[in-house]
Amino acid sequence: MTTATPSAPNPPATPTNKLGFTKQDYVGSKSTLCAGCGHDAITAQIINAAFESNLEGYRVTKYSGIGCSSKTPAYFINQGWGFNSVHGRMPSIATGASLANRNLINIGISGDGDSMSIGMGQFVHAVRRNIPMIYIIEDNGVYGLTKGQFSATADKGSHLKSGAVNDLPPIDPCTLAIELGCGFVARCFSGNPKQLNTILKAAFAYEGTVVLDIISPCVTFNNHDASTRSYKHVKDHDFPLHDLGFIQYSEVEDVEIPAGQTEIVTFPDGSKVAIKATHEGYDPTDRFGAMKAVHESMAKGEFLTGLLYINPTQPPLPQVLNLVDEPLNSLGEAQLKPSEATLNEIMQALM
Ligand SMILES: Cc1ncc(C[n+]2csc(CCOP(=O)(O)OP(=O)(O)O)c2C)c(N)n1
Ligand code: SF4
Repeated sequence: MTTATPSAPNPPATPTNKLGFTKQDYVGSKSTLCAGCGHDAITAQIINAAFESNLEGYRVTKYSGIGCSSKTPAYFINQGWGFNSVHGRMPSIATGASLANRNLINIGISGDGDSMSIGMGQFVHAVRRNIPMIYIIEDNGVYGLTKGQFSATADKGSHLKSGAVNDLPPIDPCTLAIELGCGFVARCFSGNPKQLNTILKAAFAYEGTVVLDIISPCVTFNNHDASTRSYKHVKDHDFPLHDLGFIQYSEVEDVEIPAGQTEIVTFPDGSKVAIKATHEGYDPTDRFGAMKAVHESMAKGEFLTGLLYINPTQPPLPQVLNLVDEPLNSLGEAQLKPSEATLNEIMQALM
């Protein structure tokens, strides 16, 4: 007599997004950063947000400079393209590539050292030009890769592990970006994954430069009691500005936005950011008000986090330059070569 063996239940199917990709499809190589580094928490949210936003990985281009932070593009979206540039020069590479091909989804990853010291000139011009890119600064207040010297975002009076005190005032990437005309400026904390995830999803839908300053503690060199960038200090001084929701253009019909004190900002593609203010009187569409509030909170030693400023009407550089939609390297002779009549017209104008 044979006994029937009960068949094992089917394992639950791995969730896929609208494109049929699993989250694993958005992962990259294994991280070589120190265990607990804030930068790895940011990578994890980039993977989650890209999966949830149904990004086509082969359209993603990842740019970086030099630093622990600049190593991280290797750890997400293996299907994407990558360019690990010279220290501080990532924006030039991103500017060229984003103009040559308007179909790319551009993600730049930099450090506070990479952007606010050696790369400052590059940073300000990329922002001023409004190139289509999410510009992430993984901000730990030190040069992690070169063993923890103060960076230009370190707070005045902050201590190194060795006891050295920072005598210089910090440069704030967010108020600087607002001053330069950036239309999407946010600050997050790597220890607040929910807020970071929502802001990243909104950033993927934005057309111009997004400046995202993410406080990302360096556990090896800047996580001690006298640091203003330690996990504990940032957690104790983090003031989230609002409850945020993001609704992608493809889901707008299906999602009901609760009425009440929720401000809605609509992007040109129809996607919506729902902002429910928790910090009294803060309006992220008021440029000067935002700068004032951020300056005031910094003076008190607080970190205001969330969407600091939003203006989705700013035209990105390819639009300002009236560039064709087609990638420039695929334009044929017929589109590139002026006709005889046009050349004659030019010659006549010069006579
Ligand atoms: C032209 C040049 N100058 C200096 C260096 C040395 N260097 C490498 S990374 C780095 C700073 C990294 O700090 P940050 O951008 O804040 O990144 P983190 O390592 O903290 O993530 C410096 C000064 C270099 N690689 N190239
Ligand atoms: S040195 Fe600091 S920034 Fe670099 S990987 Fe380690 S914890 Fe991260």
